[in-house]
Amino acid sequence: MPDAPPAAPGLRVLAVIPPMTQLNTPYPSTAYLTGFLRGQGVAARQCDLALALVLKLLSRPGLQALVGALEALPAARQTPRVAAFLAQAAAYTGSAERVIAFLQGRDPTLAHRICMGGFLPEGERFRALDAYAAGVAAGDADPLAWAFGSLGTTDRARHLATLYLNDIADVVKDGVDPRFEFVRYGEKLAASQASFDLLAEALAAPPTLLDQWLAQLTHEALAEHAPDVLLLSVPFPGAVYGALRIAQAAKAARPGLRIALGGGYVNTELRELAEPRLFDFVDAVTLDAGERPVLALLEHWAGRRGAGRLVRCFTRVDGAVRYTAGFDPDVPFEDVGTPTWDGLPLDRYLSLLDLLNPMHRLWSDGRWNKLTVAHGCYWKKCSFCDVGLDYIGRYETASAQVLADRIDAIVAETGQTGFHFVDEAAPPKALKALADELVRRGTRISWWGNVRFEKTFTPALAERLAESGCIAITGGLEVASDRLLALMKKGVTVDQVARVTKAFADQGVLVHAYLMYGFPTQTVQDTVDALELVRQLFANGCIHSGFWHRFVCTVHSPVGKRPQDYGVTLHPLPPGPFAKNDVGFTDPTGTDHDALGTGLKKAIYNYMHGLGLEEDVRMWWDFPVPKARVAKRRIERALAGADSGVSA
Ligand code: B12
Repeated sequence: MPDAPPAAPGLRVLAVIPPMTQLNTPYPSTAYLTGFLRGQGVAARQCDLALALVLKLLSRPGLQALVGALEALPAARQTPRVAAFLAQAAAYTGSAERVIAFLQGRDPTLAHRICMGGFLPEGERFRALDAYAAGVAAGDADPLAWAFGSLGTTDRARHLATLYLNDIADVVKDGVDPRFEFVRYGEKLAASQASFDLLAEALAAPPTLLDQWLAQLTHEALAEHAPDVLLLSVPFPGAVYGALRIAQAAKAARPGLRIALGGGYVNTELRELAEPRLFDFVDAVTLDAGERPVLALLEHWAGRRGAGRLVRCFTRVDGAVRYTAGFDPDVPFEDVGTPTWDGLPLDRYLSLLDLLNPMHRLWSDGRWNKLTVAHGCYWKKCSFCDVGLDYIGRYETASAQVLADRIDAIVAETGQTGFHFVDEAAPPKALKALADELVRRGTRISWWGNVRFEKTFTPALAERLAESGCIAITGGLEVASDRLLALMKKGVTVDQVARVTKAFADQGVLVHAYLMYGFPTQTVQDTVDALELVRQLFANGCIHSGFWHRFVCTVHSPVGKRPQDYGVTLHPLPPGPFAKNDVGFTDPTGTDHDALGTGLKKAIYNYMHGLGLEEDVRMWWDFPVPKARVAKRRIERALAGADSGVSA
């Protein structure tokens, strides 16, 4: 929609990332909205108050204030962690700004000092190093070397600095706010909460130190950008409390300010919103892709569009919540424009390094530009997924030229060439066309993202994608069981997954599998067999990393909509006007998935370190489970081309 007249002349917009989302790179929603709005002639800016809050906490004055708050705690709340922190208070306040500069990449030589020991005060989190040491093979006395292989000095220092930050976060939890974490904040107040009561209570409570800082940062942002409209983006439940604290502070400071709320959490959990109290904080709540609803709202607030013509928008009218669906079509994906990171402090994000697995490293380490290859999912059949929702169900593509132009523009703007494609499952055809275009243009980037391990990803395509800069791929293997993959309508078989993952791995691409347990009708035998297949996939070099998620039924998924097709009965949802998402269910199969989960997690952790791959999978459980019924060379045979006869 280029060359349209400005939607809202004179209105200034500020899009905000609230605490908490990610610290290594900006969550992309404000970048998308700001880029789009600027293309429409709107004066749009953005800021990341999640990063700002954490940097405030980790500054010398921030930590001094924390020390003051902890010292003022009654004795009963002086936990051992708080006491240990206070005993080393000077070491923390003296080192934090140095550590932050190091994690921001501004002071790399500090790595040597950190690795030498004695520089960072050490709390409970450092005990994890002893746990690694306990697993050290005979003769290898260095725990980090065991965990990371030949870990370089910089990475080691980053890992130690991450433990140090986590120790500080633990103390904040103990002494200031038990709901605090670096990547989610007050998540439980919002996630699947049918009632707004918990949030309302938390927001009415006297402000904590963090709330006070957030209010101060909000005031500073309002002073700097002088917006007429605030767009608060809540991608996850763990950003809702922070967003509403910002709204509260902003409304108190500027009662005339208009505030809208949107994002992945709203799009998923607030679809049946009927809670008027939310509108004490915000003026409008919009669903799904934000471009069209925001334009409509801005036009409305500029006096150019009536309330009846808002788009996918909840407002409060005479004390009750009203939903206006609107008629205007969505802005096509091809026309949403290029995200812009202008205004975000790209050199201030923190490259953290957790140990768990190599894929976590991509999530938490490094500054990635984010881009969507297509809107929605081309497959949209998986029965555990929210396939009916717009962000999955409305599939739209853009040409490879448009995508490559966006990539070129983003690299020119940010100076950074790493991309995370944030699609639910990037479509193979579009990836191929994009790869061809990137290679043709000689655009040298690195990229990673999520795909479905489907047979279209041939070795030739994997090679082409690697050539275009693909460094890592994630995908759902879910429950490695052909019966359950079919029930899930995943559209892949275990043999296909083996061949596709191997094709990527052979190109040097890091392959991570999302694994699931607890799917309806899953038996103990299914779980043991799935682990045996996962073992073989590791042993044959198909996958390098994996993570087991416990299946959760959501109200928007096919399982949640037609539980009878999956042999389960849903528990009634608690009635309430606020969030709806997870729903409990009874599976007559009766498998104790909690008990099995511990063994699965132990196994994968070891497999990722190349350990235990020759052992019988039953060893990972400390109670008897049946022997795996999978042929010992099943994956090897699949790789050699022999199919087990199952088709997707
Ligand atoms: C990629 C992804 C991830 C990645 C990285 C996130 C990133 N982008 O950097 C990873 C793997 C790390 C991740 C992690 C998690 N994720 Co995730 N993730 C996604 C995914 C697939 C894409 C996100 C994205 O970048 N989209 C592109 C941006 C631009 O879209 P957007 O944020 O939705 O913004 C658009 C609109 O929402 C709207 N909008 C946004 N803000 C605002 C504000 C206003 C005022 C308005 C009007 C409009 C508006 O306009 C934007 C442009 O159209 C989404 C699903 C999806 N397809 O969107 C799930 C999704 C956001 N994730 C989800 C979840 C639950 C999580 C986890 C909590 C999972 C877990 N249990 O650990 C974690 C949270 C991590 C954390 N920090 O707490 C859920 C959230 C739903 C909910 N219940 O709240 C989603 C929706 C998927 C799902 N249905 O389960 N995630």
